Amino acid sequence: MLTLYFSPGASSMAAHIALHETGAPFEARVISLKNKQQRESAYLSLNPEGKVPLLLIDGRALTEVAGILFYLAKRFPEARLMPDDIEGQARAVSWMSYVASTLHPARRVSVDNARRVFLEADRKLGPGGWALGAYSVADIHLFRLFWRFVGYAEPDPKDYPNLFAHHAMMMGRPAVQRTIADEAAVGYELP
Ligand SMILES: N[C@@H](CCC(=O)N[C@@H](CS)C(=O)NCC(=O)O)C(=O)O
Repeated sequence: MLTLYFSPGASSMAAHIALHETGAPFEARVISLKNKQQRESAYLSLNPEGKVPLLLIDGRALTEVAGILFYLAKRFPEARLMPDDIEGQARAVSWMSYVASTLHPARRVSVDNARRVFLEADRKLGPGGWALGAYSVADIHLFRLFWRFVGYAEPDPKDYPNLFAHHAMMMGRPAVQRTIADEAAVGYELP
């Protein structure tokens, strides 16, 4: 049994997309960051860090977007969310580490810093589509951060051609459309 704790539009969106990609049944539980539900003792007993996402696997807690995406890709290989070869898998982990450690904290410095960091990400992605050549969990993680960046920084598409092309490809995926519909129905509380 899989249970996802999520907050609409937050980092948990990546795990939510990946779950829809797998087609596996799961229960979704909303955590309101605005109402500080992530700080309630019941939630802290599951995730002492007080953050989303959290995935319960038969009651066992798994945190961190990258760890959850890796788990889902390996548990549901038929979803084709991870390359088969060891170098490809290492590249997926490399991209997810970059997204978590460089893209995610960029806005904490300033929006201008985020603009600069996403320019680098645009160059790193390059033209032609998916981060690893074929669709993977790396694209899901990258998309969620760029989707959020588009929302708060309103960047000029001319400045980020590769990331906007990637965004358009992601928005065409049924799993992404379903996640956005599900999360929008709950309601965004994004800062
Ligand atoms: N490194 C974590 C970051 C997760 C994270 O920062 N989640 C934010 C929402 S985007 C959160 O839950 N914040 C609540 C809080 O800090 O109180 C991951 O990749 O999963």
